[in-house]
Amino acid sequence: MQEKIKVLLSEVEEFKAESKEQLEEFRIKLLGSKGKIKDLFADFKNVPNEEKKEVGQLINNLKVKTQAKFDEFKSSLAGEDSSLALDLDLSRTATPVELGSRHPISIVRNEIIDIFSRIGFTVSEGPEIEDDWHNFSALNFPPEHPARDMQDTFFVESEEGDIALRTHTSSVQVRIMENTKPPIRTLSPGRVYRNEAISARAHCFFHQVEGLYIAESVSFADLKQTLMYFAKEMFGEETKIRLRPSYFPFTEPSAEMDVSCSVCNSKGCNVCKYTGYLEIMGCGMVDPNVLENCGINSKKYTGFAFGMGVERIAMLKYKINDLRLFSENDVRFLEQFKSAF
Ligand code: 2U9
Repeated sequence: MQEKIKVLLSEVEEFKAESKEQLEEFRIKLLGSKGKIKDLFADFKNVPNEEKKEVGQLINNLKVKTQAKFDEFKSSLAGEDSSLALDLDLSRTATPVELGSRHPISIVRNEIIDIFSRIGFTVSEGPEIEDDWHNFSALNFPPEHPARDMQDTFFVESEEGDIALRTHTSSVQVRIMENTKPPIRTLSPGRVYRNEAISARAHCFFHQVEGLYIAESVSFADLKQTLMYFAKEMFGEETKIRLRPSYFPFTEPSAEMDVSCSVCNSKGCNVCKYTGYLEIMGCGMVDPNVLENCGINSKKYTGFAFGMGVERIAMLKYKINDLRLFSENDVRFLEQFKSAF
């Protein structure tokens, strides 16, 4: 029996609990109602009288040490428990996940697409790296047009001739016209690139939405009505539009469209530079040369086209005065659009 007690004692002395479960196992095995120490007390009656004193002391010593060991680990594990318990208040409201926000360019682009899709425009996309034909020649840019100049366009080194980053999304619409029989009614939103020094008013890339409608007997009146619908949807029912003659290689006649300044109600302010109007896009009737370049019979079909810079619309809508804010990804700027869409 003395031997058995010694073995148990060294087991107790060496014991280390790494978890509450291990400690509970230890307690049941030694201190439990059917545990080893209870067994020893039960066997104690069989110990010869002359050994009873010594064996009694050994069992008591074992019991005290076992209880002390149990108490030691109970408090250290409970200590862990209580700090855990602090972090694990299951009744607490969950920490809200911070939702991101759409970029203002995406918000405005989606709004433009939404407005035109309500009158039947689809969305077309195409490559940002373009050949000379789709970006310039098909669009009636003469070979010596200044827009082709290195100073205006980013050319890509290539063995396949003149390859460049597209300077407008009209190139997408050339591709559509080459592959689709009219009627065509489509928008081409996307990023475009121009070789400009970066400042508050210019950037080497920006975003456009261009529109194209080609069918039989499309007129300038259709263009005007479509753009008036857009202006009122985008800037409010009371918005007025103004078309001024302009020139683009790909449209004839061409115009620039202004909308009445909503900041001053056309009375004149520093936003509209005291003109009462804000320029928002260019437009015109598609030049017959462009139609023919893309395999469309210009005797049978006519069409209108328009193009706008998304940054420009976003700057007017949100009163932003520096183009660079759109591409710097400053969270203090971006998080202001949380409730926008
Ligand atoms: C095809 C034929 C004609 C698209 C057009 C404009 C006028 C225009 C500018 C507005 C501000 C570009 O972003 S901006 O710098 N765009 O003024 N764009 S007409 O004309 C087309 C398009 C496709 C096949």
